[in-house]
Amino acid sequence: DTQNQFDADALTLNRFVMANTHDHDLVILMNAIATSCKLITSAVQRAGVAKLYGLAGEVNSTGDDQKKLDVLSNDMMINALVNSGVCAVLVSEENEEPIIVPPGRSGKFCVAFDPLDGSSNIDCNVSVGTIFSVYERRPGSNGTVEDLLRNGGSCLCAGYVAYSSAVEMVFTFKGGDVHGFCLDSTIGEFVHTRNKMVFPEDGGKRIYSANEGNSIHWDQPIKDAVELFKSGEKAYAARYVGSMVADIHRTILYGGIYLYPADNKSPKGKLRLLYEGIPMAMIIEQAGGIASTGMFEGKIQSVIDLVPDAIHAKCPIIMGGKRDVQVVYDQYKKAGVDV
Ligand code: P6P
Repeated sequence: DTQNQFDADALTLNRFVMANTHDHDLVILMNAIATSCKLITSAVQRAGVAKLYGLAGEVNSTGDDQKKLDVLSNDMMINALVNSGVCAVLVSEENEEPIIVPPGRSGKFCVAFDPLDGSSNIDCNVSVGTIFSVYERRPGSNGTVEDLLRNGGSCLCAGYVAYSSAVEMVFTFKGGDVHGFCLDSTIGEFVHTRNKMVFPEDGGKRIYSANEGNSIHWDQPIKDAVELFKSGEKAYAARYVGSMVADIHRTILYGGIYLYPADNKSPKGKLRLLYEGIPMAMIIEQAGGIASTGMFEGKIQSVIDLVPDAIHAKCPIIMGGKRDVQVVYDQYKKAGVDV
């Protein structure tokens, strides 16, 4: 038959990481992350049957009501990473404090993650995701939270998993290309399916993605940019899932811009730097896009350059292709802001 159902030489995640890094510990780490994401896939897809919808009765570091799936996904991620033997420090959106791995099982990596990002959508079966960033212990460090309180320039690897009609993992190594892997449930492996993801050359589809419910709180240049998206000779489409992984994945593949700006209600924005801002910024920029904060603490900054002052530090996010981020920059320039 024309469609080759079986690839005798499937490029699995492990093979890809080994071939591109020759770092056995990184192979073990990515395998541990992949294993926990397979477990999360199973939990998310069986949530209705296994009665996993609803609240767990706790509140997390963001003040969100924790869902049963938040707690389960977090436990699976922590157990996989602690027992991988290659991690020293873990930071999770679901844990107020960092997790220091006991010396007997400690290793060189420090991982920050949101195990189930967008989980407020889970009970109505809208896509959710896992987001992670990987740092290495600083020379001489046995693994402390300071190893993670560094800007995105020190981030070794960043990735996300989209739990949707398909389960896709996207990640990039520092300075490398962005690659996509689909979970082939018949063999339980993430298999390489997207080689070198890049923004469409011409900026791609005209799509803007923001929670306009906040728009009265935005600063004027952001309001002006979004109005321009709406009123240009080719009006943009509005697409907002409310799950960052879904919105960012679509933005890279189709084009457009995702905005969660600072505003007078939330001067540091809403999204978290270590496990949303930095990993997504690294992926977006290495796919040829721009990851800006917009106006943040008095100037326009690059998300990658921000140094987290705490593990749950927040940052504003304006991420997308050059064509559309430039529209935002132009509004700041008109307002006399150095860009
Ligand atoms: P809002 C989910 O809670 C999240 O962290 C991102 O996944 C998502 O893009 C954003 O917050 C949604 O926030 O305020 O629009 O509900």
